[in-house]
Amino acid sequence: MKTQLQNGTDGGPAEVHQTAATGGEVLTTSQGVAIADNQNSLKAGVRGPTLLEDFVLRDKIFHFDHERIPERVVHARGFGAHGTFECTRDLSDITRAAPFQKVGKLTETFVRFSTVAGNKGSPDLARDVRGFAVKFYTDEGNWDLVGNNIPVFFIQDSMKFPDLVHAVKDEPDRGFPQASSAHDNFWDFISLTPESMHMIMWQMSDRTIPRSFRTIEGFGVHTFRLVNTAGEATFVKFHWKPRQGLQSVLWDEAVKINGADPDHHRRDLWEALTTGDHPQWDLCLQMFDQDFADSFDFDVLDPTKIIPEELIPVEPVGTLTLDRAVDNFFEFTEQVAFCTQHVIPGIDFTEDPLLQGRNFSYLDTQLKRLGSPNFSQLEVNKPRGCPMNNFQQDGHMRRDNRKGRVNYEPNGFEEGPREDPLAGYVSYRAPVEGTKVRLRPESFADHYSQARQFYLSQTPIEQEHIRSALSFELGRCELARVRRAMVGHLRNIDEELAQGVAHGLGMPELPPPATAAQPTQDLPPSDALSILKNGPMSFEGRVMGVLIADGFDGTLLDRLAGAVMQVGGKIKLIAPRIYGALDDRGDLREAHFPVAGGPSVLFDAVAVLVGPEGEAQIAAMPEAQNFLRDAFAHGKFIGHAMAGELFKAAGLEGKADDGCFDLGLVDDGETVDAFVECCKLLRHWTRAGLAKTAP
Ligand code: HDD
Repeated sequence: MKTQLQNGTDGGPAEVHQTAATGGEVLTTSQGVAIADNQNSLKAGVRGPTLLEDFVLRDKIFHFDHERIPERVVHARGFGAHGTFECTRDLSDITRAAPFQKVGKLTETFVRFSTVAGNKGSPDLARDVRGFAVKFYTDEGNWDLVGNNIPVFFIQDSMKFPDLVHAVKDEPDRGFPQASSAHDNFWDFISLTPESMHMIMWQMSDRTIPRSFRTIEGFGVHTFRLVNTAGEATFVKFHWKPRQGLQSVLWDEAVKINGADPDHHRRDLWEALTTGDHPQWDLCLQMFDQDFADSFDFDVLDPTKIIPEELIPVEPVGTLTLDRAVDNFFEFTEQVAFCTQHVIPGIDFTEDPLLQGRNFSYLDTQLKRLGSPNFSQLEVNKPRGCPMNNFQQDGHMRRDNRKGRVNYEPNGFEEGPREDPLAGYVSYRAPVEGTKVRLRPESFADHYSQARQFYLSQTPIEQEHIRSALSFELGRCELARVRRAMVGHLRNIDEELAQGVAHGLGMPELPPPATAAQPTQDLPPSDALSILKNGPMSFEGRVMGVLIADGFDGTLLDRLAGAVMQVGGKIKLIAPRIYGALDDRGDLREAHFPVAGGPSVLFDAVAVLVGPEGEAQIAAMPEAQNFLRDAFAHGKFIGHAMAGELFKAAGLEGKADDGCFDLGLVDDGETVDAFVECCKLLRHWTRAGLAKTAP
């Protein structure tokens, strides 16, 4: 019997066999031969050796043996999603780039978030930079904006990239650490690389332990050029601002999340996409001309520097909405090939030496990973808004060679595509001259001033987190000379920072400051650099974990769930066992997690609703005690009802502060509303000892 249709060899539909036995689809070999037995290999006798002629087994195992492709040399662990970019500002006077020609113009996109250092199977909450790579399928070709969640980079010249990556990844003799910069080789390299100090401040901040991919910013990092139809250029820096607000976890949470749910970030995005909670980012541009570039304190070609938002405003020009999970991880997330040199008319490069090197590098990586120059024919990589039309042919796995006899240009047959000076990509006519040298410009020499500016722009809590992170990372560094060298660099950034870290490391005395090519300047702080000053002030898209125990007040739970939903949040139920717990009416409420598998670090706020029947049971469970103790220590807002025994067992008796709400006291719903309102602040930072929970 034959019914269903799939793609045939000619691209058209082919029929799929239906099995006479079950009426379902028939399993076939890769040659389309129906398989009669998918459980047993072909043997000489039931206990006999397997026969070489078993082409069904060979076909199956052969393909399985070749399932893996090389993982990315950096950014191996990632998660992708489909989305749409909507233009909100007509930029046609500044650039001819297709996505910006008309307000309301929609452009399909594919986005891949990633960590940098860890291998494919590493945990999501490693302290690490996050990649934020966006492919725009525009009407004039694919444009890849391959950025990070930090606006600067470790190095100024791509010549140093392989060394940086070797230093941060696992050490070659032992193959560890995985996904951690807290080791000798990384800090040895960094201590010898003063240009990395600005990035180090960002890397040691909470930016590298985000709450979710949904709560990170993205940056193009380099200065690019926008070019209009008249061939005039404007310098530009690209920023993605999350509508969800910035949010990070504490280090202690990151450590525990990695154990409890190493896939926390991908699960979070998957859930958001599949439940209609679509995250959004505004694309914002800093645009400036040559006069500003000439007057700026730093070189706009130096990728270790930002342009403070106070100097050049960050102007929104469009919104990215991620609205669809991939159908298949490998096909999209693994095979997507981003390249910085994938630009479209209207977007051009600058001479930033890091960008220039990147433009050379990414094609190599894609060829190595995907194994064929035809990777642009894969669904996720091929242009969607316009045809790919040229005389390229053949190569591994080529699918669509041009028909007919003509495969070159010019040709007298008047067949095939031709160049188009008007529609085609024209490079900005940047004047270039100079002698061939291997030199770094003087204008790239100040490595400390913006590092200091970043540190001083943080709130005291964030500054303490930076000091703690440095003490932790350098504390894992066994080489005393490296620890001393690093503190020497920190002295050029901020004396109090250096002292704090030296104290954290137990250094008897401060080492001398590192030699600096240029003295540190005092630059004005910038609020845009702090996470806490740019939080969401909303519980939208956040999750409250509600721990329930038998006999709890079911009406209260419903009221709480309603209030959380009202502000756009979600509730997850945690019970002593995954089965659930009985409310005061005897109704079973099924749990999303058993308490052993749903620690409070997975949630933005918590509530503990207990009833007389479950009181003793829950108070005796170490996991439940940890749930509450951690939530308290991590500054979470806590709603509770009849949870006195658990508070006592967790060592929190008498410690409830104004971040804890007794929801069982009054039955009017006001306390529930006040609790949920407070949760918008995400953390009760004034809770005693809170900042100490970081390393
Ligand atoms: Fe890179 C991947 C971002 C410097 C060479 N890079 C890669 C990805 C991101 C970035 C987000 C993952 C893309 C994806 O999800 O598939 N890289 C950056 C940023 C940099 C940077 C923001 C500095 C501003 N990278 C950089 C340099 C070089 C590379 C200087 C080499 C000269 N990057 C690569 C690569 C990767 C890559 C080896 C590995 C996997 C891939 O390209 O597709 O070619």
